[in-house]
Amino acid sequence: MKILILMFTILFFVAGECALRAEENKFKPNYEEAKAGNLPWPSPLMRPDGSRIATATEWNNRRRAEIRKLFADLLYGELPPHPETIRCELRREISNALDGTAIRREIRIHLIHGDKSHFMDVLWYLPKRKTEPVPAVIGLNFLGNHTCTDESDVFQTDPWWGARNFRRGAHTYRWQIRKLINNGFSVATATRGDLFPDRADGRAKSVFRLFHPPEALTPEHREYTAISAWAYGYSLLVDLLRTDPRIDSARIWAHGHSRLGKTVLWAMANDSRIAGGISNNSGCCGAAPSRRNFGETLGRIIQVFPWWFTSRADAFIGKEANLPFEQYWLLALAAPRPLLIASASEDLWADPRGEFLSTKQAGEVYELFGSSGIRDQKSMPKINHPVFGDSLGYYLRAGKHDVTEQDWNFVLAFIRHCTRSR
Ligand code: GTR
Repeated sequence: MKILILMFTILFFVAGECALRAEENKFKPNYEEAKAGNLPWPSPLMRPDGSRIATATEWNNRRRAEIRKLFADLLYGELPPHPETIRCELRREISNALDGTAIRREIRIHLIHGDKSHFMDVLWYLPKRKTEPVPAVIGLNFLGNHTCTDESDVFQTDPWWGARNFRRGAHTYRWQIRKLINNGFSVATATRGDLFPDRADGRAKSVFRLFHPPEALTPEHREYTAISAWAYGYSLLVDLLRTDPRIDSARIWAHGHSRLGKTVLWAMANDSRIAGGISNNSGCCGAAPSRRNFGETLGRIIQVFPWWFTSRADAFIGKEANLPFEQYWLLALAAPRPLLIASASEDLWADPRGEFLSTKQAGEVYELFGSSGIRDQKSMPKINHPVFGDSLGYYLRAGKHDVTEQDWNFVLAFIRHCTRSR
């Protein structure tokens, strides 16, 4: 009897181990180019009925909306609607911020719908020297507004609703606000957690709670996603900046890193007022093609971050070839607006080569608008050698998954380049 129990225990253990290994292998990242797969590159210009979009007008009138809807249905969900009332509360204005070079505003945007309200806190800098309307960079941040600046008296915002408070100024290097101000840009940021705390149970505290009862906001209700809530945050920033005549509303650039790099692409697809975008190290479900098996995969990202995506995406795990789109179709939804895709050489998880290939492929749609992409760039660009077409750009920065001062140098060069080529 004892032997039988022992045998069963061993068998049980071995079976458990095998299942675990199989599970691990399923999500084990591939980093060998030879095993990345030989992709088909479906064209966003081909419609399901076999007809081909041939002009920018056809793209704008028919194809663009079809593709946006596919991404909404199968991957990111829809953005929340606008609430009945939006009210801006100026909590503080400092007229000599950043050593007298900028005006600093801290604004709480109240969203009111029925008897519910929600808010997003904005940290907003405007350069002081300029008399003519200025361009702006907007972006959500990861760790709180107070982490984006070296000014120590900025209101603290909490990215996860009470979970953790991050060190003041910790991400100053990622934002380079002084550099942007000195280059004549206004900068506005808010924290992702104000729209959707980045956790499985974050939905209940997200902006979606304005429109749905708590029982429709459990982790299972994946139609309301974090990426769509964050994308809506970008639109709120645009709304706010457009209220000030000192901002050139035709030059509002959206920036986002990593999960927010994915978000920027989705925000641009939904909000045509965003004049240009920078998607930094966006990787899987951002700029990297899903059909390529390199670094992070659809299966792994959905398993770890299910609240970012609709449950309809699950059907494509391991069956990426069945997706009725590729990620460069999302890039193409930004056309003809300038778009810069940024990779980092050590960020293999995000698949830099895939991000480059996507940027190239998106050029097919930009060309409809008479704007050159980077399709004649045959090989992977060298590290720290940006490649800019008229309105599409790509670069591979040396180093890790991050946003650095060097990134901003490339971003500013791209913006100057696009401004000149218009
Ligand atoms: C990772 C995730 C990436 C990227 C990153 C980030 O864990 O796998 O897709 O979004 O987080 O946002 O920092």
